[in-house]
Amino acid sequence: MNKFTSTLLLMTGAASAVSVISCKTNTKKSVVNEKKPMNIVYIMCDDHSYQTISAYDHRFIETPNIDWIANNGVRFTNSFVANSLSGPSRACMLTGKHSHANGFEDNSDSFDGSQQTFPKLLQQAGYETAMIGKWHLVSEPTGFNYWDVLVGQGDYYNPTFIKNGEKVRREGYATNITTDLAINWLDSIHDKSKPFCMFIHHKAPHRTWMPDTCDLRLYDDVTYPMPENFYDDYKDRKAAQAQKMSIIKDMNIVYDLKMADKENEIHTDNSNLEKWGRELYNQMNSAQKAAWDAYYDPIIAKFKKDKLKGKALDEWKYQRYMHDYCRVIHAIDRNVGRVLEYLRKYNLLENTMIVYTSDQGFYMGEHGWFDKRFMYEESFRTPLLVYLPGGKHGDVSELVQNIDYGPTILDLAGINVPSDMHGVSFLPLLKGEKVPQWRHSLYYHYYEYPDEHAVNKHFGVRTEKYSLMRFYGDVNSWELYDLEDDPMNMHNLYGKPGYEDITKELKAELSRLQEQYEDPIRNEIKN
Ligand code: SGN
Ligand code: CA
Repeated sequence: MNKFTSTLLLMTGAASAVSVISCKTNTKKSVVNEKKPMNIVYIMCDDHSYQTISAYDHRFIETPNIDWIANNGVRFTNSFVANSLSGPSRACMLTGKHSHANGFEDNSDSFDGSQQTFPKLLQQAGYETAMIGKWHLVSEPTGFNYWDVLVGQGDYYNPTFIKNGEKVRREGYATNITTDLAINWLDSIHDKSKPFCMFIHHKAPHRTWMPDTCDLRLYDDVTYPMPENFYDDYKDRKAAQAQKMSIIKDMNIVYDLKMADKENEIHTDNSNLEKWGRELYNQMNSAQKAAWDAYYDPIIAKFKKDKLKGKALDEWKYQRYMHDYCRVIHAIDRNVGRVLEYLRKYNLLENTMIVYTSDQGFYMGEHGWFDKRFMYEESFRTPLLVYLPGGKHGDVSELVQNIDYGPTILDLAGINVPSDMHGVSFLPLLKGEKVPQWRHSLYYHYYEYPDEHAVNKHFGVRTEKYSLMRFYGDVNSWELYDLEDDPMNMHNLYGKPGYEDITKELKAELSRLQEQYEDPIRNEIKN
């Protein structure tokens, strides 16, 4: 394959042109081309920030293919997760339940695959179901006719998958391979009378943000704007003071920023990360290594010569991070274009709902951070774009959460939503209907501590205007934010004069939600 060409084609309009930018494409002829009940193509990336989708934000990158979904469907402007971490988020999505109820609270858990999930209910109702790409729930996937998932987090280059129980190492770049598998599966569906639900779960853009070789030089001339709170001092926010996800302090130059010099002279204070960084490189084949070296070696040489210090070094790290992250996003966008093109080509845009989302939001240097986990806006939020044939075009501002995806898709398929699911169907919002009784608050609970970035456990409630968070464990503290005045969560108002009434109201709402969802934490910590 030619991995060194990258041609940008523009896309516009609903059913006409869908862009394909090609390093390598593998689209074959289809057998899935008959009118059916509604199909679902659910595309979820790992750690894709809404800040790097141009349907949400133009500061960093243009993503025309992902934007197509927003331009021809709905852009959710208040979309959130229930627990901002991969495994937990996926378990919430599959079950429609908060973490304490589905049993997967942090990434060290193993998913109980015998429990009810919405793919199982779809399958029982006659859907062909497929799970392709990152799974990250440890136990084997259940409820899928076909599953072909990455081992653990998965690798960017030449990754190993587990295909219906068998390990297969595949040569190439994960985002392309995952898309190839998705397209091949669509081609392979023989029972044309059945609708399908396909989950395309990209590993990208998870750490360590390794671009495809054909994208290495992209955006070389771009200088990314640093967020205004990059040098946050975390005043009045004890949990933020304790975290270890700082670009300045915790991002590893060799591992994260690719400064693995051949002379082995660059060393940091984390030899494990350095070793892993070198292993990632060693997993590449010779053509991949050659392309990698041709790009990174001169950058490494300059980095060694420049001996940057202080703010110059901080800013260099930020730019390096953002360049790689955006290149990885570009490959996702190109591959979303391939899927859209396939659906258009075989007239599947007429009867396929397309969802684009991430397992959580991500920090693009806000508060000086990478990673996620906090109930602060950038990581509590997640992008959500949905194309529904015949549905609404435009923004939906109601508060939605990833526990709602299952109920929505079941509703679309005409299947009763089980009463034990915590989420609710937002299908009426997709159809442009008004829902007067829609929720006005969301519940959040994060558990993984102290691994890996030292973010203390916390739960909280968010309304349209406020968020109230309760950190517990090593850091025991409350935080309150007025999101209209302070959308970046810089000023903790908890305990400040004038906020007594709203604090009381929010605590009552928090208790109500904990009662409604039966979170056992309510018996241990009183609000
Ligand atoms: C890995 C990463 C962490 C990341 C977790 C969870 N370290 O452990 O930086 O927070 O995944 O991410 S790495 O050195 O292995 O890249 S999650 O999205 O999968 O939950
Ligand atoms: Ca993730």
